[in-house]
Amino acid sequence: MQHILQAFSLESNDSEIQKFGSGLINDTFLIVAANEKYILQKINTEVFQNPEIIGKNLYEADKHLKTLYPTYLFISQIKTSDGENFFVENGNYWRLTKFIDNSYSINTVNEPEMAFEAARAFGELTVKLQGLDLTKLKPSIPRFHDLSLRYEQFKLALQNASPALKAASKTEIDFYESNNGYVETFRKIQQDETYPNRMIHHDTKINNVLFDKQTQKSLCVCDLDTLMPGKIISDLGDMVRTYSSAESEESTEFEHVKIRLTYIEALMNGYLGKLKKNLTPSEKESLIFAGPFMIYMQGLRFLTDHLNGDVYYQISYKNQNLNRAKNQQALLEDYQLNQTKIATIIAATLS
Ligand code: ADP
Ligand code: GN1
Ligand code: MG
Repeated sequence: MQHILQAFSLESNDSEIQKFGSGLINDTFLIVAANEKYILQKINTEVFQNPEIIGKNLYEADKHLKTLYPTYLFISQIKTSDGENFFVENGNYWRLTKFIDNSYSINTVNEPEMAFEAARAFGELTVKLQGLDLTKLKPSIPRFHDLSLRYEQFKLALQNASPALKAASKTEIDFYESNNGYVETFRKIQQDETYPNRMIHHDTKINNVLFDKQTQKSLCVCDLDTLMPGKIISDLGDMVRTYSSAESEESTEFEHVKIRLTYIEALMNGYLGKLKKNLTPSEKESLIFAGPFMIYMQGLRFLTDHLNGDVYYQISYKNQNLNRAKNQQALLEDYQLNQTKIATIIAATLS
């Protein structure tokens, strides 16, 4: 990898390189150089088929933020010595950013305060990016959070999967098919002209927030590859999905996968505390749908990948994607049981 570091003008001889983090898509490395730490990533080009779009979107966001909020911490891409956003070699795209000092990330939320902090950070990002001309941006993954597309992909995977694979996941297939009313609710939001697009992170799970080692406050958000126009139900929903669950999405202790209302309250306070003044009536009405929208879509995506033979998400054991789909099913079932209480929490947060 020495020549990759050199392409970014880093002294490569005395740099240590370690695999880092627990993301499911890109390959991430920590580079410890003489005076500074960096994060080097190989972009997954199966998922991001045009990485230059990521570079352009981040450039526009960075420019907007630096002009209006010069002290706001936003992770910029470091250019190569040729002035490019990526070092490209054999079709591989490498990207370098500074490692944010004094930071750490977590995979499960064990204190409501952390849920508040993370949600506040994502709300702040969307608020600060208001005013950015969205027509300058393109989707880094087209139709990324389009539930209609995700449902079509699930149906296609069902058609192509072997009878044995389908038989072994019948309970989950039945669950995701019988809950497809969420697809219709999503379509209505998609067609609602009063429902705005905003700059949304699109991957607000907890390990995409960097916390301060000393204060435990959120320092900034990372994993900005899907920062692009979208609907707030994406970001709020993924927070409900990953901060309110008592177990991570990897857990197979399905009976412990439960919604924790105190965490829902904390994340709603964090996110809506930043955004509620800006929300349209249609957005406010959709807040209760955010959690089930994202839990359902994520479960569907895991199940689809299982049926497709694990081609998208990194796995470390057989049936991991099926287990992830089961985990999301358990969470969605518990959300459904708690829906009335959650609606009360949302109403109180908005008031
Ligand atoms: P993936 O797309 O594979 O999830 P991420 O961009 O989220 O990759 O990076 C993986 C992990 O690396 C993050 O969860 C975070 O812990 C850490 N990380 C990423 N960027 C930085 C950074 N600039 N400074 C410190 N830690 C970082
Ligand atoms: C992926 O890159 P990572 O691990 O933060 C995925 C998200 C899913 C998440 C589930 C580009 O995120 O959409 O919510 O896994 N990212 C992409 O853990 O598909
Ligand atoms: Mg990540």
